[in-house]
Amino acid sequence: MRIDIITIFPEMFDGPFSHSMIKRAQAKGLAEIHIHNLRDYAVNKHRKVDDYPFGGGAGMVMMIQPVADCIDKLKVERNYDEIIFMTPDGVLFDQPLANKLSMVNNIILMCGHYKGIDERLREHYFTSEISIGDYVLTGGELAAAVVTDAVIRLLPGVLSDETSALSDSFQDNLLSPPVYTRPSEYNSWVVPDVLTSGNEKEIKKWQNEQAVDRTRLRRPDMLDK
Ligand code: 6GU
Repeated sequence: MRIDIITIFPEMFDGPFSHSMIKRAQAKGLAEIHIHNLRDYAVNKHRKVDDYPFGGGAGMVMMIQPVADCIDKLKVERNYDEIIFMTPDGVLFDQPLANKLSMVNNIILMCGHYKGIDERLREHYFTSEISIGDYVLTGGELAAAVVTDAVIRLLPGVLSDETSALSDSFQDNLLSPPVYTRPSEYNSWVVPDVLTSGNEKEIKKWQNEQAVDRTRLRRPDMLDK
């Protein structure tokens, strides 16, 4: 799978993809992440990519041309399954959406900024729009990094069998049960007996009960789904 990210802050992506699973996914050739500096497609030598809004109002608006030129260039090179605008008024990102995106070949993530982006891009260029939650970030970059991480870790071969995404919280609409490791006693805090009993069947049953209890307590909304 290939993910192309368009941004005015390419340096913001130096960190998130250079470690752990996402680094390994790229090293193994399972995922390619390409960062594009929108200013390379700017309209003038001042590298301008935004302008004042028609009709007035606070804040700048991202212009059509740099974004269109960048996307057009990428589209000549390959077909894109999704061209996504990252914006707080997009569709809420969740596990089912991550699953869906992990099954396609090529995705563009465009990071929004300023007051917004020329509406004509939203009408004619993007196939969908994604928000990662009901709060406002300074730009779409961190959101694009979140989406990229959530999608790439689902690709076959990225996670090992033990850490398989199938047992994730949310994958079956349940939160994960609590986990413990050695020592079995610390400061008189003991690990639940069942986990050290060796009884596989009882352990599975306990874990499922814990997952249901935890979900009912913390995220009752998930049980309605
Ligand atoms: Cl995608 N962008 C911004 N700027 N803020 C957000 C967001 C995206 N998702 C949640 N908040």
